[in-house]
Amino acid sequence: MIGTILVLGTAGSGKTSLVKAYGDHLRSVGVSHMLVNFDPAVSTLPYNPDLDVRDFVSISRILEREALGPNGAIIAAVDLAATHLSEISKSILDEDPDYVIVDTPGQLEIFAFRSAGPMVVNEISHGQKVSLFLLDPTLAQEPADLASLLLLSTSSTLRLGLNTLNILSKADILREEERDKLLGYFEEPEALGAELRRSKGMARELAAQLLDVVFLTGGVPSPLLVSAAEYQGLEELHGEIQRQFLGGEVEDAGRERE
Ligand SMILES: Nc1nc2c(ncn2[C@@H]2O[C@H](COP(=O)(O)OP(=O)(O)O)[C@@H](O)[C@H]2O)c(=O)[nH]1
Ligand SMILES: [Mg+2]
Repeated sequence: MIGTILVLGTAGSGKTSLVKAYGDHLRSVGVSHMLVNFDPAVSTLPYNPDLDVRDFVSISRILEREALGPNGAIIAAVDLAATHLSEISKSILDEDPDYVIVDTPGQLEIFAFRSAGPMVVNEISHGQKVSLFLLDPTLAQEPADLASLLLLSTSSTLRLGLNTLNILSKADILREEERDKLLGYFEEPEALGAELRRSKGMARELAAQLLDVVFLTGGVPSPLLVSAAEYQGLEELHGEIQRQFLGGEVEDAGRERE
Protein backbone atom coordinates (compact mmCIF):
# COMPACT_ATOMS: atom_id res chain seq x y z
CA MET A 1 0.00 0.00 0.00
CA ILE A 2 1.41 3.35 -0.98
CA GLY A 3 -1.30 5.66 0.20
CA THR A 4 -4.82 6.96 0.55
CA ILE A 5 -6.26 9.91 -1.31
CA LEU A 6 -9.31 11.67 0.11
CA VAL A 7 -11.26 13.71 -2.41
CA LEU A 8 -12.87 16.75 -0.79
CA GLY A 9 -14.73 19.79 -2.01
CA THR A 10 -17.98 21.67 -1.86
CA ALA A 11 -21.18 20.04 -3.16
CA GLY A 12 -21.02 19.64 -6.92
CA SER A 13 -17.33 20.56 -7.18
CA GLY A 14 -16.66 17.38 -9.17
CA LYS A 15 -15.42 14.90 -6.53
CA THR A 16 -17.27 11.88 -7.88
CA SER A 17 -16.39 12.72 -11.48
CA LEU A 18 -12.73 13.05 -10.53
CA VAL A 19 -12.74 9.72 -8.70
CA LYS A 20 -14.05 8.09 -11.87
CA ALA A 21 -11.59 9.82 -14.19
CA TYR A 22 -8.61 9.23 -11.89
CA GLY A 23 -9.60 5.58 -11.45
CA ASP A 24 -9.82 5.18 -15.24
CA HIS A 25 -6.43 6.80 -15.58
CA LEU A 26 -4.81 4.51 -13.01
CA ARG A 27 -6.36 1.48 -14.68
CA SER A 28 -5.09 2.57 -18.09
CA VAL A 29 -1.53 2.84 -16.77
CA GLY A 30 -1.78 -0.43 -14.82
CA VAL A 31 -1.52 0.97 -11.28
CA SER A 32 -3.37 -1.05 -8.64
CA HIS A 33 -6.01 0.92 -6.77
CA MET A 34 -9.36 0.72 -5.02
CA LEU A 35 -12.19 3.21 -5.33
CA VAL A 36 -14.19 3.72 -2.13
CA ASN A 37 -17.54 5.47 -2.17
CA PHE A 38 -18.15 7.10 1.20
CA ASP A 39 -21.24 9.03 0.09
CA PRO A 40 -24.33 7.18 1.37
CA ALA A 41 -26.70 9.63 -0.33
CA VAL A 42 -25.52 9.32 -3.92
CA SER A 43 -28.06 7.61 -6.15
CA THR A 44 -25.93 6.63 -9.14
CA LEU A 45 -22.18 6.59 -9.53
CA PRO A 46 -20.30 6.91 -12.82
CA TYR A 47 -17.71 4.37 -11.58
CA ASN A 48 -17.91 0.90 -10.05
CA PRO A 49 -16.80 1.30 -6.44
CA ASP A 50 -14.65 -1.49 -5.00
CA LEU A 51 -16.15 -0.60 -1.63
CA ASP A 52 -19.43 1.23 -1.19
CA VAL A 53 -20.89 2.56 2.08
CA ARG A 54 -24.32 2.13 0.56
CA ASP A 55 -23.81 -1.60 1.17
CA PHE A 56 -23.84 -0.80 4.88
CA VAL A 57 -26.22 2.13 5.12
CA SER A 58 -29.53 2.80 3.40
CA ILE A 59 -30.54 6.43 3.27
CA SER A 60 -34.08 5.55 2.17
CA ARG A 61 -34.47 3.28 5.19
CA ILE A 62 -33.26 6.06 7.48
CA LEU A 63 -35.71 8.49 5.87
CA GLU A 64 -38.51 5.96 6.27
CA ARG A 65 -37.81 5.03 9.87
CA GLU A 66 -36.62 8.22 11.48
CA ALA A 67 -38.41 11.53 11.66
CA LEU A 68 -35.61 13.34 9.85
CA GLY A 69 -35.53 15.73 6.96
CA PRO A 70 -33.18 15.12 4.02
CA ASN A 71 -30.19 16.89 5.64
CA GLY A 72 -30.70 15.13 8.96
CA ALA A 73 -30.95 11.80 7.16
CA ILE A 74 -27.68 12.40 5.29
CA ILE A 75 -25.93 13.35 8.52
CA ALA A 76 -27.32 10.24 10.25
CA ALA A 77 -26.27 8.09 7.28
CA VAL A 78 -22.70 9.42 7.21
CA ASP A 79 -22.38 9.01 10.98
CA LEU A 80 -23.76 5.47 10.70
CA ALA A 81 -21.39 4.69 7.83
CA ALA A 82 -18.52 5.68 10.11
CA THR A 83 -19.46 2.80 12.43
CA HIS A 84 -18.58 0.35 9.62
CA LEU A 85 -15.03 1.53 9.15
CA SER A 86 -13.38 -1.56 10.58
CA GLU A 87 -15.07 -3.76 7.94
CA ILE A 88 -14.04 -1.33 5.21
CA SER A 89 -10.51 -1.16 6.57
CA LYS A 90 -10.24 -4.97 6.60
CA SER A 91 -11.32 -5.19 2.96
CA ILE A 92 -8.73 -2.61 1.98
CA LEU A 93 -5.95 -4.40 3.85
CA ASP A 94 -6.99 -7.77 2.35
CA GLU A 95 -6.85 -6.36 -1.16
CA ASP A 96 -3.72 -4.29 -0.45
CA PRO A 97 -3.83 -1.98 -3.48
CA ASP A 98 -1.17 0.68 -4.05
CA TYR A 99 -3.66 3.53 -3.93
CA VAL A 100 -7.04 3.95 -2.27
CA ILE A 101 -9.19 6.81 -3.50
CA VAL A 102 -12.05 7.87 -1.25
CA ASP A 103 -15.03 9.75 -2.66
CA THR A 104 -16.61 11.79 0.14
CA PRO A 105 -20.20 12.95 0.73
CA GLY A 106 -21.64 15.70 -1.45
CA GLN A 107 -21.56 18.29 1.31
CA LEU A 108 -18.10 18.88 2.68
CA GLU A 109 -19.16 19.89 6.18
CA ILE A 110 -21.04 16.65 6.80
CA PHE A 111 -17.76 14.83 6.35
CA ALA A 112 -14.92 17.17 7.25
CA PHE A 113 -16.53 19.04 10.12
CA ARG A 114 -18.22 16.13 11.84
CA SER A 115 -16.66 13.00 13.30
CA ALA A 116 -16.75 10.91 10.11
CA GLY A 117 -13.88 12.76 8.41
CA PRO A 118 -11.25 12.31 11.13
CA MET A 119 -12.48 8.73 11.70
CA VAL A 120 -11.98 7.88 8.02
CA VAL A 121 -8.51 9.43 8.16
CA ASN A 122 -7.59 7.42 11.26
CA GLU A 123 -9.28 4.11 10.57
CA ILE A 124 -9.28 3.35 6.86
CA SER A 125 -6.53 5.53 5.48
CA HIS A 126 -3.49 3.31 5.33
CA GLY A 127 -0.04 4.22 4.08
CA GLN A 128 0.63 7.84 3.26
CA LYS A 129 -2.31 10.21 3.19
CA VAL A 130 -3.21 13.24 1.17
CA SER A 131 -6.40 15.12 0.50
CA LEU A 132 -7.38 16.75 -2.76
CA PHE A 133 -9.46 19.87 -2.29
CA LEU A 134 -11.47 20.66 -5.39
CA LEU A 135 -11.87 24.36 -6.12
CA ASP A 136 -14.96 24.67 -8.28
CA PRO A 137 -14.26 27.35 -10.89
CA THR A 138 -17.96 28.24 -11.05
CA LEU A 139 -17.61 29.36 -7.39
CA ALA A 140 -14.24 31.02 -7.74
CA GLN A 141 -14.73 33.79 -10.26
CA GLU A 142 -14.65 36.71 -7.82
CA PRO A 143 -11.70 37.37 -5.49
CA ALA A 144 -13.87 37.09 -2.37
CA ASP A 145 -15.25 33.76 -3.58
CA LEU A 146 -11.82 32.36 -4.32
CA ALA A 147 -10.65 33.59 -0.91
CA SER A 148 -13.56 31.82 0.80
CA LEU A 149 -12.80 28.57 -1.02
CA LEU A 150 -9.12 28.74 -0.08
CA LEU A 151 -10.06 29.33 3.53
CA LEU A 152 -12.39 26.35 3.38
CA SER A 153 -9.56 24.25 1.96
CA THR A 154 -7.26 25.44 4.76
CA SER A 155 -9.90 24.76 7.33
CA SER A 156 -10.35 21.18 6.02
CA THR A 157 -6.58 20.74 6.21
CA LEU A 158 -6.68 21.86 9.84
CA ARG A 159 -9.64 19.70 10.65
CA LEU A 160 -8.32 16.49 9.07
CA GLY A 161 -4.63 17.10 9.64
CA LEU A 162 -3.71 16.05 6.09
CA ASN A 163 -1.51 17.58 3.45
CA THR A 164 -3.85 19.08 0.90
CA LEU A 165 -3.44 19.57 -2.82
CA ASN A 166 -5.71 22.22 -4.24
CA ILE A 167 -7.20 21.19 -7.57
CA LEU A 168 -8.99 23.50 -9.94
CA SER A 169 -11.67 21.13 -11.19
CA LYS A 170 -13.74 21.43 -14.39
CA ALA A 171 -10.80 23.17 -16.08
CA ASP A 172 -12.53 22.63 -19.43
CA ILE A 173 -15.18 25.24 -18.64
CA LEU A 174 -12.67 28.04 -18.04
CA ARG A 175 -11.91 30.44 -20.84
CA GLU A 176 -8.23 31.15 -21.24
CA GLU A 177 -8.46 34.64 -19.71
CA GLU A 178 -10.48 33.37 -16.75
CA ARG A 179 -7.89 30.65 -16.14
CA ASP A 180 -5.00 33.11 -16.37
CA LYS A 181 -6.74 35.52 -13.99
CA LEU A 182 -7.36 32.78 -11.44
CA LEU A 183 -3.84 31.38 -11.64
CA GLY A 184 -2.47 34.91 -11.45
CA TYR A 185 -3.88 35.24 -7.96
CA PHE A 186 -1.72 32.30 -6.83
CA GLU A 187 1.40 33.70 -8.45
CA GLU A 188 0.75 37.09 -6.90
CA PRO A 189 -1.36 36.62 -3.79
CA GLU A 190 -0.84 40.31 -2.96
CA ALA A 191 -3.04 41.12 -5.96
CA LEU A 192 -5.82 39.00 -4.51
CA GLY A 193 -5.46 40.73 -1.13
CA ALA A 194 -5.38 44.14 -2.81
CA GLU A 195 -8.55 43.42 -4.81
CA LEU A 196 -10.28 42.23 -1.67
CA ARG A 197 -9.28 45.34 0.21
CA ARG A 198 -10.51 47.59 -2.59
CA SER A 199 -14.03 46.28 -2.18
CA LYS A 200 -15.99 47.58 0.79
CA GLY A 201 -17.10 45.82 3.94
CA MET A 202 -15.64 44.27 7.03
CA ALA A 203 -15.94 40.73 5.67
CA ARG A 204 -13.61 41.62 2.79
CA GLU A 205 -11.00 43.05 5.15
CA LEU A 206 -11.32 39.96 7.29
CA ALA A 207 -10.95 37.68 4.26
CA ALA A 208 -7.91 39.66 3.08
CA GLN A 209 -6.23 39.36 6.47
CA LEU A 210 -6.99 35.67 6.78
CA LEU A 211 -5.65 35.11 3.29
CA ASP A 212 -2.43 36.88 4.21
CA VAL A 213 -2.03 34.38 7.02
CA VAL A 214 -2.87 31.40 4.80
CA PHE A 215 -0.43 32.44 2.09
CA LEU A 216 2.25 33.46 4.56
CA THR A 217 2.23 30.35 6.71
CA GLY A 218 2.11 27.41 4.32
CA GLY A 219 2.30 29.19 1.04
CA VAL A 220 -0.44 28.12 -1.34
CA PRO A 221 1.00 26.59 -4.50
CA SER A 222 -0.86 27.13 -7.74
CA PRO A 223 -3.64 24.58 -8.02
CA LEU A 224 -3.43 21.74 -10.50
CA LEU A 225 -5.87 22.13 -13.36
CA VAL A 226 -7.91 19.01 -13.94
CA SER A 227 -10.86 18.19 -16.14
CA ALA A 228 -12.63 14.96 -15.32
CA ALA A 229 -14.94 15.51 -18.29
CA GLU A 230 -12.06 15.73 -20.74
CA TYR A 231 -9.54 13.59 -18.86
CA GLN A 232 -7.07 16.46 -18.65
CA GLY A 233 -4.42 16.90 -15.99
CA LEU A 234 -4.73 13.38 -14.56
CA GLU A 235 -1.16 12.33 -15.27
CA GLU A 236 0.08 15.54 -13.63
CA LEU A 237 -2.24 14.91 -10.69
CA HIS A 238 -0.89 11.39 -10.24
CA GLY A 239 2.67 12.69 -10.50
CA GLU A 240 2.00 15.29 -7.80
CA ILE A 241 0.40 12.70 -5.52
CA GLN A 242 3.41 10.44 -5.99
CA ARG A 243 5.71 13.32 -5.14
CA GLN A 244 3.72 13.91 -1.96
CA PHE A 245 3.88 10.25 -0.99
CA LEU A 246 7.40 9.42 -2.00
CA GLY A 247 9.11 12.65 -1.15
CA GLY A 248 10.04 13.61 -4.66
CA GLU A 249 10.90 10.17 -6.02
CA VAL A 250 8.37 9.59 -8.74
CA GLU A 251 9.93 6.56 -10.45
CA ASP A 252 8.17 3.20 -10.09
CA ALA A 253 5.69 4.45 -7.54
CA GLY A 254 2.95 2.20 -8.86
CA ARG A 255 3.32 -1.54 -9.18
CA GLU A 256 1.70 -3.33 -12.07
CA ARG A 257 -1.42 -5.21 -11.12
CA GLU A 258 -0.44 -8.89 -11.10
N1 LIG B 1 -17.58 20.56 -17.52
C1 LIG B 1 -17.27 19.74 -16.50
N2 LIG B 1 -18.23 19.38 -15.63
C2 LIG B 1 -17.88 18.57 -14.61
C3 LIG B 1 -16.55 18.10 -14.42
N3 LIG B 1 -16.52 17.34 -13.30
C4 LIG B 1 -17.78 17.32 -12.81
N4 LIG B 1 -18.61 18.06 -13.60
C5 LIG B 1 -20.05 18.25 -13.43
O1 LIG B 1 -20.29 18.85 -12.15
C6 LIG B 1 -21.45 18.30 -11.56
C7 LIG B 1 -21.12 17.74 -10.19
O2 LIG B 1 -20.18 16.70 -10.34
P1 LIG B 1 -19.97 15.57 -9.24
O3 LIG B 1 -18.78 14.79 -9.67
O4 LIG B 1 -21.23 14.80 -9.00
O5 LIG B 1 -19.65 16.47 -7.95
P2 LIG B 1 -19.57 16.08 -6.39
O6 LIG B 1 -20.86 16.50 -5.77
O7 LIG B 1 -18.45 16.92 -5.86
O8 LIG B 1 -19.29 14.62 -6.31
C8 LIG B 1 -21.96 17.23 -12.52
O9 LIG B 1 -23.00 17.78 -13.28
C9 LIG B 1 -20.76 16.91 -13.38
O10 LIG B 1 -21.11 16.48 -14.66
C10 LIG B 1 -15.57 18.50 -15.39
O11 LIG B 1 -14.37 18.15 -15.33
N5 LIG B 1 -15.99 19.33 -16.39
MG1 LIG C 1 -20.23 13.10 -5.28
